[in-house]
This record gives sequence, C-alpha cells and structure tokens, in this order.
Amino acid sequence: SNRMIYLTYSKPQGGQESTTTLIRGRLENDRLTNVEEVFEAVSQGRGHYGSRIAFDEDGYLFVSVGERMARPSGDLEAHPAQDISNHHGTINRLFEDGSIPPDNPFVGQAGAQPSIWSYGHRNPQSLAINPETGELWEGEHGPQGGDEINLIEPGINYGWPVIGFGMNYGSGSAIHEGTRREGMREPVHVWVPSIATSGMMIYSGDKFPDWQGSIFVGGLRGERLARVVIGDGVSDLEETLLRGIGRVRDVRQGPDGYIYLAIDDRLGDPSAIVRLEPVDG
Ligand SMILES: [Ca+2]
Repeated sequence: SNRMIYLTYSKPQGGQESTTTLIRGRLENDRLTNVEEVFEAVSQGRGHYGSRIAFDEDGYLFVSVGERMARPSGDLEAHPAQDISNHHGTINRLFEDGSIPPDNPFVGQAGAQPSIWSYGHRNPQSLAINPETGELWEGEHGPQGGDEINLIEPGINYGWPVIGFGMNYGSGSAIHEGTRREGMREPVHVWVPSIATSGMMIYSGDKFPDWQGSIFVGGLRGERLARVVIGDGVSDLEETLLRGIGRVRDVRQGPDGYIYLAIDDRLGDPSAIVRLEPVDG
C-alpha cells in the first residue's frame, strides 16, 4: 500500500453552488499530508454530486459526477447530461495523478471534456470493477422509479433524461420520450420502485462460493442489500437481503472474503459496520 487516500467532496464555487472535486493525500501518522486536487468537475447545482471512485488493475481511476439536479424538461437532448462539454452525469477516466489518458474516447474532439468515459447518467452513486473480468459497473438513482445498473463502456450515451424508466416525483408525470432509442444504451437492471442505490461490489471471495460474480448494491431509502445476478446482457435474478437494517451506504468485500456493510443513520447517530458471515447448513 502507498497509503494514498482519494476522496471526493462538494467544493464551493461561490454563491450557494458547488461542484464535485477529487483530492488525494498520503496518510502519515494519522494525518493526511501533501493533499492535492486531482480533478474538479465542470458542473453547477446544489445536489446530485454522484460520486464514487473506482480503480482498475491497469492504473486507471474512474470517478462519477451526478447530473446536479438539472431539470429534465423541454428539449431533453439539450439537457446538460447529454452535453459532453461539461461533466454533468458522467463517468470520467483519469490516471491516478489526474492527467488524461490519451486513449479516452473524446480526446481531441472539439469542445468535449477529455476526461469523459461515458455520459447520459443521472446520479451515479455506485461504481465498481469486477475483479475477475475487469468490467466497470455503475449504479445510478432514477427519479421516482428507474434506478439502474449499467455496464460501462467507453464513449457510450446512457440516455438520461431522453430514455429511462422513472417519472416525476409526486405527479407521476412522464419525463422520458421512452425507454429505448438508437444510439443510447439501456440498463442491465432497473428498480421500479427505486431503492436509492449506493455502494456496489462484485463478489469474488471464497466465503460465499454461490455468490461469486454477483453484484451487491446497497439501498439508502430501500434500506437493504440487493444481490443481482447478470446473465447475457440482462439481470437473471435480483433478491433482497437484510431488508430494514438501515440505510446501506456502502458494501465491500474484505481481504478475508467476508462482506462488510456501512450503515448510515440520517439523524447523525453513530452507526454500524456490519460483517456478513455464511451460516453452515
Ligand atoms: Ca440510463
């Protein structure tokens, strides 16, 4: 371990607005030292920052940025999440120091942000690499209904807000023109109603052999752990584990092969890290 810690936060930009910013520093004597900014998103708004960080085996760093609650109305194709001159609703691929890999899909395209790896996302609060295949998986919050899991590939438009499965809060009125369209990628799995997807992990350990390759996703409002099995491009199975234990903020596989959950208490009380162990028989 190089003791480097990466984290994102909402960086004030003047007024009441702020943007998703990624920093890193080295942990020395329980202090974060040599803190430096790695990435600052070109985005504006008051909410829906994303954001998650994932590292792959090849030294790339992925960071998600939310659509910043820009309203989906009028010309949906003019929405900031469909515009790659900003970072609203994007997954970005960087080297660990924040520099831009020259083979990113929009490098050299006039007006495009060269860090963008994929776009057309809403609020991506889940991002994980499958350690066996190297695939990048993402989960995002839909509006009322329509949380998604997507397999992320470079240069792809994932559709928000032109296509999707959600509707407007309260009124239930339509947002999207439909659920599919040429040139936009549909999700691999959808939750209607939403669970408010949070941390994600693809299991590869030996403590739960039957769960190897499954995608685990925490639910915030859904207060659950979801297990999703992906078949040939679509989900074959989704089951709910541990319903009602609180808002599941993150799920990780420990080096020991057990599954760890971070439970989140909205009232700010101390809350638990929980370890899942197999039950014999
Ligand atoms: Ca989508």
